[in-house]
Formats: sequence, C-alpha cells, structure tokens
Amino acid sequence: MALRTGLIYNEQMKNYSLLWDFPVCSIEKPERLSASHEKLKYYGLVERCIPLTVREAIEEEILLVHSLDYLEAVKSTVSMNIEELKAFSCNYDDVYFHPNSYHCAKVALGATLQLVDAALLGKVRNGMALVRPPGHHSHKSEACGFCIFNNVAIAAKYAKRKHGAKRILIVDWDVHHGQGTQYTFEEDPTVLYFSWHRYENQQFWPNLRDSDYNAIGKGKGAGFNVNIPWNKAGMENADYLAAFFYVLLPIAYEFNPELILVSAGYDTAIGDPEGEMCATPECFAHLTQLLMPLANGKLCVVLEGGYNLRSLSESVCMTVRALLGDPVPPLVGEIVPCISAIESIQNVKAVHQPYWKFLKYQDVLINETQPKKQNIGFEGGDPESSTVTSKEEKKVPTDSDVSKDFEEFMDSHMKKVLLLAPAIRTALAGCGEKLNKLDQCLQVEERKITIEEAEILCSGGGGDCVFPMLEDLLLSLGKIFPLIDKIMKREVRNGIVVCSTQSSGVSAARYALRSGASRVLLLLLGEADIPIDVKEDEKVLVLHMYSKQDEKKLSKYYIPVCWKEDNKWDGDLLYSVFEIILPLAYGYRPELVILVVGSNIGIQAITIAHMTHLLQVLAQGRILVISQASDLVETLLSSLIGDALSAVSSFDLKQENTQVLVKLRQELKKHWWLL
Ligand code: X5A
Ligand code: ZN
Repeated sequence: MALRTGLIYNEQMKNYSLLWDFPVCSIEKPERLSASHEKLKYYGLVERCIPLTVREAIEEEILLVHSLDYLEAVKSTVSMNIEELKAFSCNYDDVYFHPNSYHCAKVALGATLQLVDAALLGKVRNGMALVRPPGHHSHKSEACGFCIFNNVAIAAKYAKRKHGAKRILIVDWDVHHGQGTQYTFEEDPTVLYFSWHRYENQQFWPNLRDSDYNAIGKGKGAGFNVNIPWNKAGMENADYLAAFFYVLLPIAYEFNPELILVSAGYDTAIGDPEGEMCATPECFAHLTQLLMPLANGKLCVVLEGGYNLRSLSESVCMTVRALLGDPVPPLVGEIVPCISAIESIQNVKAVHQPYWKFLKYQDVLINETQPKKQNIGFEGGDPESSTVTSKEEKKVPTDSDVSKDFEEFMDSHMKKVLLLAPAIRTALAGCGEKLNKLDQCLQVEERKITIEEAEILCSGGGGDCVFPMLEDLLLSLGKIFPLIDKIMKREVRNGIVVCSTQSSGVSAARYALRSGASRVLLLLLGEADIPIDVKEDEKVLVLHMYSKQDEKKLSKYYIPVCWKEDNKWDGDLLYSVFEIILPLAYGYRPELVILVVGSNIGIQAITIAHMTHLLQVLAQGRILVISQASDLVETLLSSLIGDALSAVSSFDLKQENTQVLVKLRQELKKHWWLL
C-alpha cells in the first residue's frame, strides 16, 4: 500500500468558546483548529492527505469510558443559560461549557473513531485528527482541563472492542499529564500509556502525585503505565529525544503494539504559554517518524493541547509531513539533555526495571545525579578538549518570546528547517531485475571506474592501500559512486546497491567526502577491515557491529561493537540503535549515512529494515545501503521506499550483549555525550 495519510478537520468543532471573563480559560479557542488547518493548506499538505469525514459519536461509545450519570449531566448543558453553564463548569477543574460543547465533544470523539476505523480497516496507513475539545484529562465522571470526553482513551477501548486490537500504545506528548487516560487503563496490560509532562515536583497543574514516575500501573497493569515527569520548564528537543531513545522506544518495541494512538498536545512546543518548553516544531517530525515503524505503521495522531497558534500550527504541519513520509529536517542546536531530564529518565527506568527486558541487566538507581559529558566540537574548536557537562539550568522563555519577537524567531527558524524533498525517493543499482517495487525506484546506470580514479580515493587518506585493485572492487564502485552522486545532488533521497566486496563501504565514504559531504556516518554490520586513516578521520564516524571473538580497539571515530554470540543478535542490534547509534548520530549530524550489510551475519532482514527506517531520521533521510547479500534487498528496499514494516520477530536481549553495550557506553563517555 502506498503511504496514505488521513486528515480530519471539520468546522463544526469551532462552534464553541468561552462565554465569560472569569474564571478564564480563553487559551482553548476555536482559532486553534483554523490556524492549524490554514497552515496545512498554506504548505500544500491538505491536498496530499486523504480527507476523512467526521461523525457524532454515539452514546454507547461515550459509555466505553464514561458513566451514564456523567453523560446525562453533560447532555443537560445544551439547554443551559450562561449562569447555569458557569455554575456547571465550576463543578470541575479548569473547563468551561457552552451550549454547543456537547455536540462538539461528540464530533471530536466521532472524528477520532473515524480515524481509527480508517487505519484499522486499511483505508489509510496513518493520519491526524484535528479536534476540539481535547480529551486526555477527562475521566469516568469528570470533565477536566478543557476536556469533556476522553477521545483517545475511548478510541483505544473502541479499537479493542470493534477491531479486536490486542495491544495498543498511547503516546501522550502533551505537556500536561493525561491523568484521565492513566486512570482508565491503570489495570489494563493491553493498553500501554506513556506520558511525559511538566511536573515540577507536583507544583504544576494538575498537581497530582499520580503523575510522578512511580505511577507504573496497578495489578495486571503494572509496568504498562509510564510517566516521565519533567521537573523543570524549558525542556528542549534533546530532552524529548532522550525520553524516546532511553525509555519509550525500547518499551514500545518490546510491547509490540498493533495500533498507536498519539495524544498530540503541542503545548510541549516552544512559545506555548502553558508549557513554557523549548522544543522546536521539527522535533515533532522526528518523534512521529520514530514511531512509524511500529504497529505496522498504524499511527493515529489526535490533537490535544497547544495554545501558541504559530507554534501549534507549524508543529502540526511537521507531524503531518512525517506521516506523509517527507524527509525530516535536521534538528538545529546542541543535542544535549539537561541534568533534570536525565534524572527523571533514570528514575523511570529504575521503577520499570522489573517489567521490561531491556532494563533487566542494567544498573539503574533512583535519583542519581551525575554530570554528563557532551559531544561538541565538530563546528570549530578542538574536539578533544571541548567536553562540557550537561546544561544545568533551563532557560524559561519570557513573555517577549511569545509576541512579535516570537513570530520573527519562528519566521527565520522555519526558513532554516524547511526542506525541499528530492523528487525521487529511492534509487538502486545492481539489484537484479526481479524485484517487486522496481517501478517505484530509479535504476541508476553503473559506470566504469578506472584504476586511476580508484587509486586517488584510496591514497586520499593514509596511502596504505593494497594494489593491484581487484576487478571486483572496481565493479562495485561503478555501482556505488553514481548512486552517491545522485544522493549528494539531491536528485534522490536514498539508495541501495548489491555488491560483494567488503571494503566498498570505506571507498563509498571517501567518495562521499570528495563529493562534498562533510560528515559521513558509516555503519558496518559484519566483518570488515577499516584502514587506520579512516578510523582517525573525524569526517567519518564508523560504527562497526560484528560477532566474532577478536575485540577491536575503540577510538573516537571508530566504534567497534563485538557481540558475544554468533547469531540472533536481532534484539541487541535494535536496542543498540536506541542506546548508542542514534544518540551518537544526533550529536554527530552526518550529512550521509552509509549502511553496509555483510553476508551471513545472522540477522533477519526485517530487523535491518527497521534499523534502516530508524536511521532515516538522520541526514534528511540520505542513506545508502550497501548489501552484500542479495536476498535482503527486497525487504530493505521496502523500508527505503517508506512502506509499512511488519514487526520484528523478537526483541530478545541477551545478558552478555547488554553488558557489551553498558561497557561500551562507559568507554564512549570519554569522547561523546551519552546518557
Ligand atoms: C488539553 C490541555 C490543559 C489544561 C490546562 C489547565 N489541557 N490549566 O492541554
Ligand atoms: Zn496540555
């Protein structure tokens, strides 16, 4: 199925607003929807999506989560006058009712269910519903925090009931804790609820102890409620990414959901008056793309909060772009989480240790504060001497950020990050004629490489090249170089080539540097010999994963990972993507990723396909896959094209291999920032 993205927007949900001056909750206003939709139109994103219609949810659906008494109470508001509405609203915490609220709440829920239906019936792969009122604060018999019916919680129950979904992951990236959702699924191991939220040691609304990291779920649901409390405002892209790499993604892979629902609040984005956080809009493209390989791509994003119209709308657009499969813009600025975020993450890992395999063999302690190193020094300065500790304090944005200055900031920021995607996504060379998806790719002609050309590339570094050149290598390079040309000229986004020579990865990296790339990430799976000059070249970061006994020596730009067992390190490999590869790579900022897959490495094609998908968050999706085994090509190609992926067959981790990673991380901290 082609990448199809559903979009739900309907004017009806604009038909309610705050009718009085006090108490105020005027930030939840109709313009939130129209501003988001206008921006989607402005960027030409609406027409690229499949429009889905809304409907009113029926009572039976509302009752999946809410009590009949509560439903009747809400229903009674349609005929209330202002005084009565105000009095009714005061029964609850931070919510207002309008005569149209009930209708809009039914449409918001109906819209959410329509999206879930479309995804689970295969009409779309993924999608976004722009709805209001939001939902995640409301629970059984209570409206709360602008929310009336819990759209996402009901959608999860609905997906189970109507579509038989067995495991559902809810990712709540709103800045507030969706306590309503937590309470709904506290004892339910089939719905995993993940939420990060501004907490500030309970000083932040809704001020509940239940929002802290030690609320892990109850009874059979223990381990299936994951809270990351942010104890400071001002969290940035790096903090959110760290939460994904070190907590959410390994848990999500282990959980293996059949559907993902996102409670997508954008009050976590920069400029929001409620959240006071600092994540930039393109961060949400990263978060979205990182979730897309899971659940067979079935990802339903449902709007919750988000009160700075500019920030909200740009972030919504970034989310939709990622859903559509557009390349994600690189994150600007340093990728260094702050100590407070690291502390929260450590605590979450500690309390969840009994429930998740990836934590089983790690030492995780509550509340341990350690200064962390960071990786800087690629842009100027001496990389060796410029190790710096994590940021201690977060800057909380001031009022001026939210005004005219803010618009100017966003104008210039968006200019920096908006990309033009290459017209063609995937190119291939030397892959044979029998592939299924051939019609979706550009077949690139091989060219003849002369000994002289190869010689230059070889001696470019340390001059320790072995001559005479093998005929084989020349043939391989003849396929690889034209692909790199196309990628570097932005004619295609990514590419794949089959060739048998082991050293072609190194030559490919050298060629990319000569073609103008300033940093290349070279990832090798299986045996390979890396010449010393490449190991020391700061322009090539080499990550080498293999499973033979001889341990190789680590240096700053050459990182060997020697797995303890000969095969079936699928789980360990994938885990190392979250634990090491992505954290390093985000700091390194490669302009091209080269992934070399050796033959007979004992890893399943689907695992490498997941890895390939995840690596596409880097370098604007510019990745070249060099496969020594031709039987992997079909699967890897579909990942490059952007097809939905089936699940990895196991996320098993071996104790010995986890220890390899733990040890490696210790070593790496000398050179790089790592959690
Ligand atoms: C959905 C949402 C926020 C309520 C804030 C109340 N609600 N102070 O973001
Ligand atoms: Zn919120």
